[in-house]
Amino acid sequence: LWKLMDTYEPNDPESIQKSFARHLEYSLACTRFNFTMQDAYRAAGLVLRDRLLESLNDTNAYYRKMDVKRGYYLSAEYLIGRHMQNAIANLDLEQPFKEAFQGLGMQLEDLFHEEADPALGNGGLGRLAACFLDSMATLSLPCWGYGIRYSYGMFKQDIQNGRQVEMPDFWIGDGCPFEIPRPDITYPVRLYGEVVEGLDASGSWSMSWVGGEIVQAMAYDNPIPGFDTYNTNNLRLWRACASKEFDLDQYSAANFTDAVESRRKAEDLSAVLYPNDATYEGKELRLRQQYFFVSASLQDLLREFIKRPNYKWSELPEKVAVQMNDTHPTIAVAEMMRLLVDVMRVHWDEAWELTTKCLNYTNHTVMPEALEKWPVEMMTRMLPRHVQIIGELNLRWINALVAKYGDGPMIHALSIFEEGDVKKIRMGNLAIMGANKVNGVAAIHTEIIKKETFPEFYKYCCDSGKPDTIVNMTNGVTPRRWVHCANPALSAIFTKYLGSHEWLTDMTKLKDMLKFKEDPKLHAEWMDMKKTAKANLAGFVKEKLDLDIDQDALIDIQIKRIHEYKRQLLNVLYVIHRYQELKKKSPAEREKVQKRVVLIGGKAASAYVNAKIIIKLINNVGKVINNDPDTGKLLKIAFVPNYCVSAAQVMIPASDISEHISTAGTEASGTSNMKFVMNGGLIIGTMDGANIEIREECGEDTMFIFGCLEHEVAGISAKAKSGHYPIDSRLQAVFQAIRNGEFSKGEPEAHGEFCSLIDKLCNTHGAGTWEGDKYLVVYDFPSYVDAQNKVDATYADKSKWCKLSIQAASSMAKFSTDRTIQAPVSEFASTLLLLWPRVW
Ligand code: DL6
Repeated sequence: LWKLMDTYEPNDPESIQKSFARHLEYSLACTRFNFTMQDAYRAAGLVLRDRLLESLNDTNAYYRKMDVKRGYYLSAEYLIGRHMQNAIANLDLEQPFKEAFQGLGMQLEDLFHEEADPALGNGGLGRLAACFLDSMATLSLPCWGYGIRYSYGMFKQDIQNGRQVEMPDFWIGDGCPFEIPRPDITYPVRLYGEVVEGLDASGSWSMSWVGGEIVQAMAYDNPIPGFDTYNTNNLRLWRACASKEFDLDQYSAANFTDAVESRRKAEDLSAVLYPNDATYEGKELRLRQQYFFVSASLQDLLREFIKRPNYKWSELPEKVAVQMNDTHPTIAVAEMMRLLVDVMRVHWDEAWELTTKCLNYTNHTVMPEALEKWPVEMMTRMLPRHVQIIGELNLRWINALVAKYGDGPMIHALSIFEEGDVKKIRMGNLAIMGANKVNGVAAIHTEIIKKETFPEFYKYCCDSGKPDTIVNMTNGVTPRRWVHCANPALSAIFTKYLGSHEWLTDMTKLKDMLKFKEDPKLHAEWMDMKKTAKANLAGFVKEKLDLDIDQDALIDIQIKRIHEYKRQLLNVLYVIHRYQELKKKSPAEREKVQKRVVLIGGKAASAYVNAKIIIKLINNVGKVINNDPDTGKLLKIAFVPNYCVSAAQVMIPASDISEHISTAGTEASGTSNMKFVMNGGLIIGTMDGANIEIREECGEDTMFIFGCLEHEVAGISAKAKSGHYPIDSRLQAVFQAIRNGEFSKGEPEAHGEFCSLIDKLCNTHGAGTWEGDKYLVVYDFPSYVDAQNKVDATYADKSKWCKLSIQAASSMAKFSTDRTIQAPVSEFASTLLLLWPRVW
């Protein structure tokens, strides 16, 4: 067969064209004379997929041959973004693809635009998972991702009359040419049913989980190519399918439609992504989704382990490491035990040792409301055997703790079960008990985990001589997507000044750019690069909003999920203040003020009322300010709808300043802060999340810091509760304008909403409903205004700004996901495949 295979030069434009024509005609059933751009995109995708499949297959064969230790990332979310541009870049096919398609009268960029943006995640946590996949492949590490192939990804956000409207995102509607359906790889996943005790076939006493319903998990593979390596890893996503046969009893009872209906129900399991990030809802379908993908993934990776000749269970931790991305996949602790004890017949104690050596857990948020807890009643119905296992694990855990600390608060805090009207299972506690390592995602966040999220667990670790069970792994982003693909002009500058593109796999090389930071030639090229990015942004904003923006203005961007703790409200209140200041000035004085365009984008969870009101407020403020002839040219604010990965790739390179202004101690890390700085943007921000480390790396002068510090928050909040602090007079003027209805003319409903939002900040809601200035918007406002003034003053000196921009972008080595990934996996064999073309 090998001899019969077509041989072709993978990077020869003519073979790309031939392969394209073949796919158009034979895979897509189009004619070569009549096809749409969407057809062309899909055919081009299939050309790439051929190449990806070759390296994926070779890589897997090589991993097996080398019997490597494998890493598995279990994540309910992957915000992968478009594949095509990234795959072409990573496979080093930019030039030949460009030539091939130009030869056919097409621009590659037009093909890129045809791709749906796969949004199988909510925000930071899912995007981080996608960056990790890129780094793991680039570092040639044998690591796969496992997740869910949702048919409907993150909703599409439409803005109607200034309000968010959620629209379904059926991203696979036209088919995704990059995925490989694998009907040959399916696993049964049982739900509900009961546990029966008794002798099994071999005569041993055992627990059997029987009855209930079985859903089949079918694999869809998504090749993840590394950059500058032949290695291609895999993101295996599971789709829920009904069992292969119809229920014959139902069929013979002429109950055909019921049989069809129950099949459809099974398939619904992987239909939609829950669009919540910092909160969770105890919905049964969500637990079903979590168990479904965890069970299929663990079955799959254990099958791979036992395929090895003469495998021994004791070798499992040498061959398998599993990372649980937040609490979403932490049912893995109980499922691993079930598979080992009930299915593989491993003794309980050994199974527990193996489980706790293989599993690791990452925490992504300090918001306690995001730590999932499931009602025991619900879990007992759905996963009866797991509740038994968790009960047994908890009993042993509590006994050990009581022996150490006596019965008391330590036990209550660390038990997996939470007592109360509704007894619950705490997935966070299950995770820390079952994990080898627990990590936070930025230095400050890891300290908060130790002090506030899991203080009793940290005490237990310290008392047991293992304080380093909780470790810090500061997040990162991949420079391949976030610089090279998003900002080709900047990538070209780095490569030109550094003499090679090595910086793309070793960001420490960027430090060498620092010696050019005063070089006028570089300044000119750098400013040109920003100009190009701003022109792209202007085109994008015109297309999405029909708004013209001044490309000479300072571009100020805040893009992230809309949340009160992220404080988009503080941003818009400041914009109102800026507007009021402009209005006070004479036309001549106004001309001296720095022009600004403020862009805000992000989705609000559909049930998050205040976040949705903030979106409405931003839009209404924009309507007034942008249309005011006195100020329209000097200040603009717009809400960019449907923020997603592909929008970020256009917006980030264009920013001069970006806003990372969460209340200190609330943002675990943030990763868009890293993307902006890598692209030469400066930050206005608080001492929170990764801002702190970015400032350490880039220099204090590159960041405009304001606001209270994390250790001050508790004291300030207490002060707010017992009265309040004085409200800055400038902010009072802003509140007054809102109360006067300046931004809600003819919209009584919106007026009421805006007033209630600010009344709350002023603590005028009355006793018993205190929420008050929970995120310290009022408290931090004056220092925010000061920091914004500093931004304007610094920007006035273009050469100084440019120098700071170069300095910051060149100091970002620490924030490549390559560094995050490399640290904990030094024990993994790097399995670099250097040969090209195919080696097998
Ligand atoms: O760790 C990735 C990312 C952090 O950078 C953000 O600071 C954090 O908000 C985010 N968390 C989530 C949702 N968390 N939960 N659960 O996306 O993680």
